[in-house]
Amino acid sequence: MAEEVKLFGMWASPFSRRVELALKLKGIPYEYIEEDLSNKSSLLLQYNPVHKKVPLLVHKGKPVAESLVILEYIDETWKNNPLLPEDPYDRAMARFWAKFIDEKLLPTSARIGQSTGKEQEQVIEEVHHHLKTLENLLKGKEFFAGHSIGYMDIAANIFFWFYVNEEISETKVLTAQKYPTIYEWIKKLKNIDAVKECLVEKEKFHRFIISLREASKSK
Ligand SMILES: N[C@@H](CCC(=O)N[C@@H](CS)C(=O)NCC(=O)O)C(=O)O
Repeated sequence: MAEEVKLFGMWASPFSRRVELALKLKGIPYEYIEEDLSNKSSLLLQYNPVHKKVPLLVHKGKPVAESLVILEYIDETWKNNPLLPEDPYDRAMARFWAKFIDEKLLPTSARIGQSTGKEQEQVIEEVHHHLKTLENLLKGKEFFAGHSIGYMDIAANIFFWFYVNEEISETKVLTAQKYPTIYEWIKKLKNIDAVKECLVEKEKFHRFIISLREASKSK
């Protein structure tokens, strides 16, 4: 392989899928290495000693970690089909909202399953607040990036996991009634070939979530 691109990932990881999607949108050939996160490979630990997490991109022997950093690296290295907008202000905004997803929406959503009763109600309220912000941001647009899929849309792929997970959750947060624009966006994304190739199999994902829940109960 001329470019020697390797991606260490895990099938159920939305962060890994972000990177796969970017590589596919740009048509970059790569070798995919599936990690067993309960028994991480010595290569992953050697290449990503700080976080010890997937995804990890290795390009010509050099490792790059953290999905959003990897997306920027890919965009700067392979210039075709740009992911980030050209205008510096628009670029800053795309980065701002991707950070919002990782630093606000994701940590708050993760707390839904870790809480009960009144506390859980409050957490759900907070998640709705963040989702409404994103619903409003997307209103009137085809994609977060504008007319075609871009960096922010790739970062927001987390919604797929959210809504597949919801089918088997007691708490229904991301519903089509409350978030019609986000649902329309999901439909549009699912028509893109590169996205189709990155979608996880629903039943397999459900089984995975159930096994995670059971493992956390028995701790
Ligand atoms: N901020 C990281 C998050 C990556 C992440 O949380 N990866 C998880 C899989 S979804 C992982 O590798 N977990 C293994 C561990 O925490 O030991 C990114 O954007 O790449």
